[in-house]
Amino acid sequence: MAQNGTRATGPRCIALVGPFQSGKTTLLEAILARTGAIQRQGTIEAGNTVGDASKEARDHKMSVELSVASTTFMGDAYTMADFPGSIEFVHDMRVALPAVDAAVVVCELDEKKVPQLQLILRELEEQKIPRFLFLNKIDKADSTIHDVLRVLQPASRSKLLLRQVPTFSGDIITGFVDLALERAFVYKEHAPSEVIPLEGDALDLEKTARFSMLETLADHDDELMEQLLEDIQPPRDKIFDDLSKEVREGLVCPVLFGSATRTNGVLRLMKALRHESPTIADTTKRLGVKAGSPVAYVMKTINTSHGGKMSVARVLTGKIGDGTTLLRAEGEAGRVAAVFKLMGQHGEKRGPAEAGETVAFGKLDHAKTGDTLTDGQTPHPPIVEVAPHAPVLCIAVAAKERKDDVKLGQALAKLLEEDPSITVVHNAETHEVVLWGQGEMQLRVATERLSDRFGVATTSSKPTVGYRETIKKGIVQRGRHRKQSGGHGQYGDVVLDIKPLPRGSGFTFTEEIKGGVVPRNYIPSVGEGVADALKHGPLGFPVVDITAKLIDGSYHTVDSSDMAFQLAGRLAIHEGLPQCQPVLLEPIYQVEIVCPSEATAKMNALMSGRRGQILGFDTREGWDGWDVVRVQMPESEIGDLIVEVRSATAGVGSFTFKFDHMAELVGRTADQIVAARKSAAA
Ligand SMILES: Nc1nc2c(ncn2[C@@H]2O[C@H](COP(=O)(O)OP(=O)(O)OP(=O)(O)O)[C@@H](O)[C@H]2O)c(=O)[nH]1
Ligand SMILES: [Mg+2]
Repeated sequence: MAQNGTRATGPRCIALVGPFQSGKTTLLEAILARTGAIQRQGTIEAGNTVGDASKEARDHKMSVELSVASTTFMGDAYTMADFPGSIEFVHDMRVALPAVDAAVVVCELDEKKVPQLQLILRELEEQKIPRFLFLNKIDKADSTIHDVLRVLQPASRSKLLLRQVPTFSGDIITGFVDLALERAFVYKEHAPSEVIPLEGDALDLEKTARFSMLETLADHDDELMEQLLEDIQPPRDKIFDDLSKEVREGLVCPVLFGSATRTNGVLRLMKALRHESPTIADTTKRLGVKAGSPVAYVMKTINTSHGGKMSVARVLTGKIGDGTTLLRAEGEAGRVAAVFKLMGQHGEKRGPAEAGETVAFGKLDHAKTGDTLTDGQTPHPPIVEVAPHAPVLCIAVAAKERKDDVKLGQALAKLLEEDPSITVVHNAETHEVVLWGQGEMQLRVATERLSDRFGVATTSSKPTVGYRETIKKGIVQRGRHRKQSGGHGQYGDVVLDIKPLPRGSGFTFTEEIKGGVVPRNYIPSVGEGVADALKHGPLGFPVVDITAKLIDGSYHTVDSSDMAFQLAGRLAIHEGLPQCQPVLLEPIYQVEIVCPSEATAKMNALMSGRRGQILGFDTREGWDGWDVVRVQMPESEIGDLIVEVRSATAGVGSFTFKFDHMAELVGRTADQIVAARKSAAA
C-alpha cells in the first residue's frame, strides 16, 4: 500500500459503471484521448467512439455489452472496462467486477437516477470494490450542484467525500478547487485545466469544504481527528495517505467533477486513480488468489463474426502467453492461441500478459465468463461465482427459413456463451424456442446479434401461455368405431366412465372389464386413444385432471384391431367431453416484486390492473427503503410485467416468479382465449 509518497504500481484495471446514459462510454473516449491512446475524441452522436463499436450499440446509441480499452498514464498501464448502464445488461458488470481494482461510478446530479445509482453502489459495496464517483455533465450543471451530497449520499452506504468543489462565473462552472491539493483550476476545453491563484470567495469556499472533507477522513483516523479538534493543520502527505487508505478499504467514496464531452476533470480523475486506487497486489489479496501458478479471471466472452472466440481476462498473478494450456475448475479450458491487447472491438496481437494486465485470449474453447483459469496441474478454486439474475421477460424465436434451424441452435449457444443472463427453453409441447432474458432491449439486441453476428435471421413472437382445460362433471360415453369397406373391416367399441379429478391430478386411465367383452390385449390401445384425444379438448387445449375408466365394450373376432380400439377410445372422448362442462384452466404464478417503498402503492394498483391478487407486503430484508410485494398472477399477465414495474420505479424494480397452480378461468377473457385458439387452429 502507498505510504508517505511511495506509490505501488502495476497495470490497473478500472471499471466505468453508473446509471444509464450517464456518460461512461464518452468518459472512456475522453480518457483515451487525453492520455494519448487515440488521436481524436469520438462522440456517441457521430458513432465513432472506441467503446460501443458493435453494430447493435451504435444503432441504439447505448452500451449493450462490456467494452475494454487500454492506455498508459504517467508511465502506468490502465485498462478501462466500460459497462452498459442499462439494468438489462447488468450481468456483464456483475460478473466482470471481481477482477477490477476499482470502479469509477459515472453519474449525474439527477434525483430520478438515484435509485439506479444505489443499485450499482450496492453491487460494488457487496463485492468490496473500491470506488470513486465522477459527477459528469457538469457543463450542463448549475448552482444546485452544491446539493451533490444531499442528493447522492442516500445512494451510498459508505460516506461520500467531496474531493473538489466547483467554481462559477455567474451560473456557469468554470473550474474547481482540489481540496486535497488546495489548488484552484480553471477548465479548458479539450486541454488540461490551468492552475489559478486560490483567493477571494474561492478561498473561503475551499476552507469550509476542505474542513468537511477532513472531518470525513477523520472518522477513520483518530490522530487526524485530534489535529482537527486542536486546530492543527495536518501535513498534506498525511491527507493523501488517509485518502488512499480509506478509498482502498472502501470506507469513503471520493466525488470528483467533470465533463466527458469536454474532457474537463479527466486528468484529475486519472491522477486520483493513480494515487488512490488499489493495485493488483491489493486485488489478488481481496480475491484470495493463491500464490504459485499463473491465474487469470475471465471477465467476458466474445464470439467474433468470423467465428473466433475471445476470452477477455485479467491476469491476476504470473504470466500467460501463447501456447499455454489453461485449466478451469471443471477441466481443461483450452490452449491460448494468441494474446490480444484490446481497443474496443479491435484486437492487436501482443506478447505474454503479466500480472495485472487485462487482455483477450484467443480460442479457449471451453472457457466461460466468470472462470478462474490457471496453467497449473490442479485447478485454482473459483475466486467468485456470480449467478445471473433470474430472467423476467421472454420471446419465442424461430429461424425465418426452415433450413436455418440447425444454424439457429448453434447461434443460440454462442449467444448464451456471450450473455449467460439469457436462457433458452425448448417447449416440447408447442415446439417453441423461448428466449428468456432481462428486458425488452436485451432480447431485441439478442435477436439482432443472431442475425448480424451469427448470420441467422429470426422472427419473434409472444410465447404461448400454458393454458389447459378440464371438465366440471362426468359422463358415461360409448365410442364405437366401425368401418366396412371392401374386404377387411374395422371394429372397436368401448364405454368409458369419464370423471373430473381434483386440481393437479393429471390424467388416469383404468379399466373394469368383465367377461372379456374387450379382450385384454386391446385395453392398452383404448388407453392410448384416450390419451391422444386429451391433447386437444373441446376448447382446444390439453385436458387435465380427468379420469377415464373402461367399463364396457364389444369386439369382432376378425375386424377388431389395436388401431380400431384406439379410434374407439378417441371417439368416446371427443363425443363425451363437450357434454361435461369443459372449463379453461390458466397457470397462476407466485410473483415476488421488489421495489423502493415509494413505489409500493403504485405496484398495488398495477397488480390489480393485471388480475393479480396481492398476498401481502413486507420490508425487504437488508434493503433500507425497499419493499417486497407478494402477488398471485396469471402467466399471461406476467409476459410484459417487467416493463411496467420498471417504469413505475425509475428502472430499479424487479421480480421473481414461480408456478403455483392452475385456476379456472371463465367469462369474457376465457371466451377470447378460446376464440383465439380456434382461429389459430383453423
Ligand atoms: N452535456 C454533456 N453530455 C454528455 C457528457 N458525457 C456524455 N454526454 C452525452 O450523454 C449521452 C450518453 O453518453 P454515453 O457515453 O453513451 O453514456 P453511457 O453512460 O455510456 O450510456 P450507457 O452505456 O448506455 O449507459 C450522449 O449523448 C453523450 O454525448 C457530458 O459531459 N456533457
Ligand atoms: Mg456506455
